[in-house]
Amino acid sequence: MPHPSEPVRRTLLKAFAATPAAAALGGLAAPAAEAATAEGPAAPAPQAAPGIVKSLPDPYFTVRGTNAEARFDAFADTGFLTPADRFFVRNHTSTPVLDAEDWRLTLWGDGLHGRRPVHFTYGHLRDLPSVTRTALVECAGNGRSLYATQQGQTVSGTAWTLGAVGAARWRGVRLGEVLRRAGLAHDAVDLLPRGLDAPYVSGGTDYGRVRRPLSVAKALDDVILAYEMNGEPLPYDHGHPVRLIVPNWVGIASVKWLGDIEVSTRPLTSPWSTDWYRLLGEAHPPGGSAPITRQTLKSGHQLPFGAALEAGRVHRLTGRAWSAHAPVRTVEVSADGGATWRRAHLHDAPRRGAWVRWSAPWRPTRTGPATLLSRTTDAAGNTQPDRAVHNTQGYLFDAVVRHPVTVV
Ligand SMILES: Nc1nc2c(c(=O)[nH]1)N[C@H]1C(S)=C(S)[C@@H](COP(=O)(O)O)O[C@H]1N2
Ligand SMILES: [Mo]
Repeated sequence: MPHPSEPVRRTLLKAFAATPAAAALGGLAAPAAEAATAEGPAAPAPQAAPGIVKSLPDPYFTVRGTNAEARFDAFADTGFLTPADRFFVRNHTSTPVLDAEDWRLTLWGDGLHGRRPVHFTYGHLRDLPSVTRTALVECAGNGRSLYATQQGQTVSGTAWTLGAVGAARWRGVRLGEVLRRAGLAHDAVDLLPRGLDAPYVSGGTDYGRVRRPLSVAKALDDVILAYEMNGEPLPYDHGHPVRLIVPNWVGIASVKWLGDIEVSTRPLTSPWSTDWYRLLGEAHPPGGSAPITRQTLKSGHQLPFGAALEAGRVHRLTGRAWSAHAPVRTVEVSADGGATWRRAHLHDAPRRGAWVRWSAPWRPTRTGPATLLSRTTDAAGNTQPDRAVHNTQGYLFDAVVRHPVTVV
């Protein structure tokens, strides 16, 4: 991996020189503008997403438009943390390759005492007291395709299965620390962090740069301006040089490639809080719910859908479970469609904001199709339901996943 702070040109040349498959990949793995000019027309490569810099090996990723979903079943060979090169990428446009040395963060707005913009360089942030914490980043639409496949319902958006989630160790500065140094006014209520990636254009409408309101209360609670992921500088695709990490909230809150933050004494909005990231549909108020903030709870088997398992042998079923509300309390598994449940063994100490790995032995006897279920319950008493409440954009899927396998 090239070091993220190298200039664009050198980084690309190095990346191509270092990869034997460079010719086959063509320019597709590089930012789009470079691809067209420097490398000529590229041969179609199934595992390249336009605008994602890192390589997306087939065993680890499924490309969906400008995004790359991690294969949840392949998490079986990762530890508690998701390595950066295995972490899903959700890009509205494409990864900007930014140089930390040229970067600065601007805070501005009537929620600052001086009412004049305040700037922080990368070096300045790195000199402030740092914090390190483990947190999941999970897309609000993780599991979205299950509304269709499991519940027969139509939803719009990227058809993720379960792999739009990952856990990493983030190091950075508390957002509260930076806000205080910038002169946060006592009556400031809302922030609008904005990314430096290109404006998001969809269906002929330019929605501007990715930006999503964040309450001052949450900002002062546990939000960090992260510059390291698993002990390394943030990779380009995950927000280099600095991103927000907003623990337990939907992934959109964790704005990547952070450029500026408006600080306001009035509530703020953006299309990411008005048009998207609300629950819309029959079960919800007309005009939609309030903007969604907290993630939900989920669990899943680390096994490909349709996996073949031999009858008469003991298999070790493994998976992960997590909740944004409270630490995981139990995970149960069922191999008979939910008629009977058994407790799985938990391999990590449950903590809020993280996941636990689990396992359970299973000895199938009858050959043919079978459905494996897993169901988690958290310490606040939340349990995965049989059905998720439909919303038109397919957010916050929380139901028990029906995992088809074949016993052979
Ligand atoms: N600037 C910017 N920030 C962004 C996004 C984006 O497209 N641009 N995508 C958001 C969404 S929808 C998610 S789920 C997370 C994904 O983070 P990751 O790509 O590091 O996994 O980043 C969020 N932050
Ligand atoms: Mo997302």
